[in-house]
Amino acid sequence: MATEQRDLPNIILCGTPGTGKTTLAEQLADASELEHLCMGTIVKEHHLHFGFDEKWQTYDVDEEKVLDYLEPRLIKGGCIVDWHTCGIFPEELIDLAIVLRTDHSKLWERLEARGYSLHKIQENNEAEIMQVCLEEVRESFDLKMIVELESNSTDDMESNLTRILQWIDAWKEDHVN
Ligand code: DAT
Repeated sequence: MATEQRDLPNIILCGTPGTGKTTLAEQLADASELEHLCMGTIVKEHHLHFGFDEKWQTYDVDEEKVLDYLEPRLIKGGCIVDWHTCGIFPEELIDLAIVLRTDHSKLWERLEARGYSLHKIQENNEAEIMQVCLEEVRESFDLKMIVELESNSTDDMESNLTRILQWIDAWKEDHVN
């Protein structure tokens, strides 16, 4: 599973819900040859879960099924994996791990606009303040592969897009003959 076998890199786009993963992943997929894998949707559509957890208002993910789904795609390369968690991905299949960060007052507004319950807004806001996603990424990947990006404004969105596209071009130059 060496990196040389892939013509395109695999990117993990991680962050608390509402930080802008899906928006950025869609823009990246439009502007590159990489494919956006929106794990929230995929888990639902492909039944990669044990059922819906009413208390937490979220799917109880079956990690084994998620890995079975993802591994062949990651081996091929060219995936932008958009998910709020990253602990289950084999490090050798990932080339870059991005963590989006959003100021907690902005995040609160975005989650409120999404219609989340107060409980869910508070829980996610706390997770963002406590850097839960960032810590998980730091525990899962080599620090050299991790980039933390601010996602507070549309300016941030544009500069993040440009920066990641430049990184993809550089990766291709380094890895494809
Ligand atoms: P996520 O996929 O992390 O849950 P999203 O992409 O659905 O987040 O974005 C949540 C909302 O915030 C959506 O209305 C778009 C908006 N948004 C995303 N990134 C932003 C940014 N950098 N600046 C302002 N708004 C942003």
